[in-house]
Amino acid sequence: MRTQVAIVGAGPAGLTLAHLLSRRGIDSVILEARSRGYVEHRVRAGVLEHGTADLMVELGLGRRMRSEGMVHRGIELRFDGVSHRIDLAGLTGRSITVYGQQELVKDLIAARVESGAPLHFDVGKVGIEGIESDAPLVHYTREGRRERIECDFVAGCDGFHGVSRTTLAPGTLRIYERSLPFAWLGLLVEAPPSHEELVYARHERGFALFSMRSPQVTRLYLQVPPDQDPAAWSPDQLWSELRCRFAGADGWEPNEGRILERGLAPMRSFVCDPLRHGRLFLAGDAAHIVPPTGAKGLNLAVADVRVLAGALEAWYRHGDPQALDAYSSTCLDRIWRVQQFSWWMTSMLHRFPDDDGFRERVQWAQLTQIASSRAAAGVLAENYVGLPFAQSTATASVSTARH
Ligand code: FAS
Ligand code: PHB
Repeated sequence: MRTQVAIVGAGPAGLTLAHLLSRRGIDSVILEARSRGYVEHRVRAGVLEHGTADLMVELGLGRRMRSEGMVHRGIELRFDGVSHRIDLAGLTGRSITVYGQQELVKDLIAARVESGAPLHFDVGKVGIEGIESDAPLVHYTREGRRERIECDFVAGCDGFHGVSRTTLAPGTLRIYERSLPFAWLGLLVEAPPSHEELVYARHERGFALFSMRSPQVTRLYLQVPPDQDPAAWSPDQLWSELRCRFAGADGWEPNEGRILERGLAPMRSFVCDPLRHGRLFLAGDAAHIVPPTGAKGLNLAVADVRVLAGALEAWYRHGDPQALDAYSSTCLDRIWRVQQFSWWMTSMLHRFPDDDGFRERVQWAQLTQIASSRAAAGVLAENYVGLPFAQSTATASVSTARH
């Protein structure tokens, strides 16, 4: 088979890239290792930045997001039993949309299938070769047959455990990583959300997050030790721990209900540099992981492929390789700013096992400053709703030299 861009992975990065490319008249083939059912039911992120939601609407993919998603104009930080609202819209004029990642993936897949453009699920043994040539090849197994795609470019959108990054010879990548001494136990609960906005709680027993998926479904997260077995907690233990961490003078607490799904999300930061190797371009979790405290994983994946689609258009339309050559440094600017924000939110809101009280008091001071200073709240809000896409003059002079 021949195509212009072979895309490995049908997550938010791969699917959004395919739509951005087809909008520009650029062909692609998407290869996905799992089944459609599995990909469409995998519970992950739930917060879309302002720019990500706008992009889905621009692509004509926002109908269900607009009707079923929930636009939030603020979030709350809760510490010492008191909630402090961060007025996202008042501070930035922008908002977030709470819409489950699997719902977004369903919409992206449905539109792709409807377009008739190739999207192959259940492929196996994906292999990538010739990325240093101008005609790379992607091999894979489908329905028991070995097949291959000849293409101009390969987009590695296959997540942290995918094959794309491992295609690269050791030493060609600079890896930056930090793992955190805790994880998140995520719960999907059949209960109407008891509050209209997300609540990030810092408590001496650990972090807790109140989020939602719909008027009937609440999403909750608890900070737990990194090697925790999610099944080890009885529902009673979970609810008493959640009530304890959210406890406050206002008596607010999440509604309880049947636990539909529970999972463990490891907490780490990871960046590989560069993101481009010949004709192979890494995007999304294949190139970087952020701790989910800033709700950035999905949004950063979409940000990468926005840059890549624009760069591929410049190449196909004008034969101009500049944006492709700058792909890595352009993305790494945003990646490091988002890493910093996600790390900051994480280190401000979680209990660190080795803390002798010093960090706890610094956390209190940071949270108190955000709760009492419009400027400090503004920094959080600006990052939370999503950094602007067009590279502003402010960053241009700072950035290019760095990566
Ligand atoms: P994805 O991992 O979503 O997609 C990659 C795709 O490639 C997958 O469908 C995979 O099956 C496929 N693939 C892998 N190897 C392949 C191969 N060899 N051949 C073909 N296909 C292959 N972010 C938040 O903001 N909030 C959260 O609560 C949150 N929870 C998360 C929980 C978990 C367990 C994980 C892993 C991530 C979570 N994230 C969360 C981050 C998440 O949203 C990611 O950032 C987002 O899925 C990244 O999208 P992609 O880069 O498209 O990668
Ligand atoms: C979610 O709703 O899944 C969610 C919300 C905010 C986060 C992380 C996850 O920071």
